[in-house]
Amino acid sequence: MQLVFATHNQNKLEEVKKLTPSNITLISLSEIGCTEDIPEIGKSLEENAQIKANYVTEKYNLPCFADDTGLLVNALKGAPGIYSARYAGEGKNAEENMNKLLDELVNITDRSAHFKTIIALNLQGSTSLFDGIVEGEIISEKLGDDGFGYDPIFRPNGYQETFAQLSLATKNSISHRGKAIQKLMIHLRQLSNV
Ligand code: ITT
Repeated sequence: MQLVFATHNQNKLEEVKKLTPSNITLISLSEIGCTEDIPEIGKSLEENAQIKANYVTEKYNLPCFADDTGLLVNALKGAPGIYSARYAGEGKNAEENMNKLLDELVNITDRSAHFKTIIALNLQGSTSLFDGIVEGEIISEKLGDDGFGYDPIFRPNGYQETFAQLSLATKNSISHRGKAIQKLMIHLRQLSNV
């Protein structure tokens, strides 16, 4: 089965490739010639994931899925949330986003936060949603060189390391995206058994 993964984020693509069984071929947006930014104008992760998936299905008439992810910090009432990519501005700059978040949390003791991913799948004329959450905390400095986005300042519960210090295999086994992708793959397996 061929499925387009509607993301311009190469890090997401690499993570998801590692979780995709060999009978599913992931096609990137660049492979179908989609280079434009897909406007994320929804008011929730669910809406934005569907907007991205629908854009590809409607314009290219291809089965596809999209991921929308947010980092929700409890002391900030769920911010940056759906604005995680552009928290510090339109540049989508990870360093600036982390700096802004660390500034917002100076002197705040409740550092608890979670990543949440929603995946929207458009296949055979219907849409299905899958979710994944990982709980953790925002530490007060950046640690680690791997991963992307907010990984250097997010330490998942039960670990001493940030996501940027853990291997991709370990991150994928516990992460928001890893959990959502697992649910997606179970769904696809069930469909192919029908
Ligand atoms: P696409 O919309 O093209 O998929 P994007 O980077 O804009 O790419 P999102 O809209 O889902 O993706 O934005 C979520 C932002 O949250 C993303 O830019 C990162 O800054 C951050 N993020 C998402 N997943 C993450 C992860 O696994 N680890 C760290 N930060 C993450």
